[in-house]
Amino acid sequence: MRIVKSSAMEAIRDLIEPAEDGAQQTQELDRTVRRADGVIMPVAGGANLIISFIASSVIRVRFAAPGQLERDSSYAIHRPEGWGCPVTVRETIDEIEIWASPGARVRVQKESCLLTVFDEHGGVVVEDDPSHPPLFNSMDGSVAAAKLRSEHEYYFGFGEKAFLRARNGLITEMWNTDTYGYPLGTDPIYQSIPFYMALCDGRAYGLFFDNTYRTSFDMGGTDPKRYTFSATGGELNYYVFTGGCERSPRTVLRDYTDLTGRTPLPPLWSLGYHQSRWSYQTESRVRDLVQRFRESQIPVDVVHLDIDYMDGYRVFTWNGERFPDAAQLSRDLAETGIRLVAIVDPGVKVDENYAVYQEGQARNYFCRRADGEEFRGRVWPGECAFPDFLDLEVRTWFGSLYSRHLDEGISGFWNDMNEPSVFPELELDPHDFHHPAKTFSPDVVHAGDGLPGDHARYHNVYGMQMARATFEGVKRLRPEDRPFVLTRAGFAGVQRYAAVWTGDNVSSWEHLALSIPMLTNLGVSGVPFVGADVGGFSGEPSGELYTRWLQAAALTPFFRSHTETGSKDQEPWSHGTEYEQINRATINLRYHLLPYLYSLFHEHEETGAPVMRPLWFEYPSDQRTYEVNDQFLAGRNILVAPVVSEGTLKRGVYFPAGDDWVDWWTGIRYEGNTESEIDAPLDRLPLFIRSSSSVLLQPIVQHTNEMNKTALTIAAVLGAHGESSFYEDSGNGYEYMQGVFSTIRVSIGSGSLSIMRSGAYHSPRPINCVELLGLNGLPRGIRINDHIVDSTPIDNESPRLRLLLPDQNSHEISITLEGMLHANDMVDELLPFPALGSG
Ligand code: MIG
Repeated sequence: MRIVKSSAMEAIRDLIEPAEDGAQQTQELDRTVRRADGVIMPVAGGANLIISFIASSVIRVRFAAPGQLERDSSYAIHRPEGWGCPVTVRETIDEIEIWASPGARVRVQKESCLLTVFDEHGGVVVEDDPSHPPLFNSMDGSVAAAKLRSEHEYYFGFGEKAFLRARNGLITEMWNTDTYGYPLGTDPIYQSIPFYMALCDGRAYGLFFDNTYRTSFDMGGTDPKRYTFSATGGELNYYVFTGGCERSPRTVLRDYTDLTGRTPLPPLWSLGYHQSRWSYQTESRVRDLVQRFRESQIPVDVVHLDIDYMDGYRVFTWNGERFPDAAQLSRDLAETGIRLVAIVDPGVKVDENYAVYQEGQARNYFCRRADGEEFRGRVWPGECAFPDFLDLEVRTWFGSLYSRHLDEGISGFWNDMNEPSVFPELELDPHDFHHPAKTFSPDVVHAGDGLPGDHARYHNVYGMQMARATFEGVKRLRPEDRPFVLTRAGFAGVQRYAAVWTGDNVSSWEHLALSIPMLTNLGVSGVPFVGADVGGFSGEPSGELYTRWLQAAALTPFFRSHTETGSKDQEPWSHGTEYEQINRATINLRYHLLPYLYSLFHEHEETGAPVMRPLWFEYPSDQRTYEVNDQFLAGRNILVAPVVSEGTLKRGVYFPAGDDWVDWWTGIRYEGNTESEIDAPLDRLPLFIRSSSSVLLQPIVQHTNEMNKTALTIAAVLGAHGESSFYEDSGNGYEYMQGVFSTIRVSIGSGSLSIMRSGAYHSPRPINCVELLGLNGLPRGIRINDHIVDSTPIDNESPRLRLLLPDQNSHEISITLEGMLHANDMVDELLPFPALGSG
């Protein structure tokens, strides 16, 4: 998003000033009023329409019924500095046109208030449906808008949704719901992100409906010629992201995340493997678990403590019998490179002898009903009160409670049940997911940080504000560290505070398959740090299912095994030694590629691009990618095609048009725009590297603390021409924001590769090796900087040419391959790359 600061902008004050009660006073308008960034128009019946340009490619439409215009505030939006973009306005008797130059354009028909948005080339992006003008229902307060659609238009995003395919033709709702064991198609589930991205003939745009009430989207489900979005209350307040000059998904997501924020670089350790279950019941169980990992040389960084560590489920306490000395435990674990993440739920046990309850009650921090009574609901601790996270003072208080756990050495926090979820007081069919008795009573009132409102208004942001309390509290208490917070519920913007997991999934092949589109769609909804419980939460996976799931998840951003209470063990060794070996290799693969994955998180913070991407994100003009739901891209350079069905040893892989791809294991090259059958024996995750690109690797380590003791490797596929760049820093803290990071740039040509390392971070890690994949012959000669490599160091074990670099600390390395010999036969004879970690 381009944000233009102009003094003219500052000179023209908003006509709308907040009044004391939070409502806004609008001057009676009898004509259109210009602002530097848009217009305010009076509309029949006293309503107001405000159109403003947030940036040259981002248009905000704000429609408020008479008297309904409120103080302009949003939990989703993270206001960038210098918000706004100057525009030109032209008004005739019938129409108003507003545009940025260069930039998007809006046309409003004055009489009907119908709106059309154009991109900077004059192409229509969105257009109101004249047969369904914007609606304010004064009887029930609901609002709705309808847009015309092309029947070829695809939609993606909408945050966390249990749908396999694109969202066109779907009707979906936003109402955060605890949906244990949700069957495919259950809607809504835990998170509400009323944002989608559209793709039509390779051109993208996005739309974000910034309304926290229960919202609904009908994306051509009722009538393929139209889509509608509506809410049970609030304003018709939405943003159109026109996708800039290129109309690309990348630009749309950059603009959306400029508006709603990005995930700050997480601590490196949180990208390692996490092991969890409900629950590792005792300290000795945790110690044994960790010992087992270390003895069997399966890497792991994090163990999660589920609810049973607490004293009667009272948050911020310990069960002294099960965990007699948490501080000692975490110290001991730290020695072996393990960190603990503890779950913290919103419900605070009603107990007069419990300090957290006493304090919350004394300070009036718990949610109340309209009649002023403290709201109570039953969850794990029994009867509970619930902090009103929609209030800065309450968030600050709750955030400060983490000091105890931090002092004890707990490294990260996991916020669950924050939809909010309460146990219904009546017997419900377990599949009656959306019964109102499963959450707060509708007469609960929230502070709304100065805009008080009922639960219907704030339900969808409650969980996100809890994650915010956690993130901000932990960050305040440990300003030198990057917090790690995991949340189940969220709203647009949740990515600023937490990683997200997809809740209580099921140990089934169907759920494994579902996890891929769920995570990629979260990614294109601005939430990059996402994962599904490996092996499934509800039920028990077979050895095969667990092994395939671990593979499918190995390159997903958040990588954690987790299962429900009472289920069999769900650890990498739980299904016998044959599976254990494969599972070890899978987790090894994760650690092998960790330097590359870490760079992707940095790329997200810079650009908004997700870590785990649907194919269309990089290949929007290849329409075949729109229907691919069982493959994904890890960044731009790795294509992952996991096996997601039982008994499958081969699978079809689609290679997107425009690039060639090289099989990580066999070195075989595949052309773009083709589909091939690929071998996928049980011990192999099909993985492909984009031609002319590279990835950054390291040897296997048992946890991230060991990384600095090892050297880096670049694995590359030579091709016509391409650049890749990788990011390195200390792995924690905020010095990187002051420029203490470094970059490794790899440029590739058909017979050459050069590496440039630069930046203020002095990495202790040399680059000691370059691996070339997918060569179709052996070079006659190899030159590395000024050295001539005389013996051809081909690795017979794998289809890679491994070049050890002579001067490992050099900041510039250039490699030239001279005259390729034709040695195709030789390449064919090479064995597949063996399971990683074996040598
Ligand atoms: O009512 O803390 O989704 O991951 O293990 C169940 C116990 C509460 C639901 C979470 C799950 C967690 C479980 N929690």
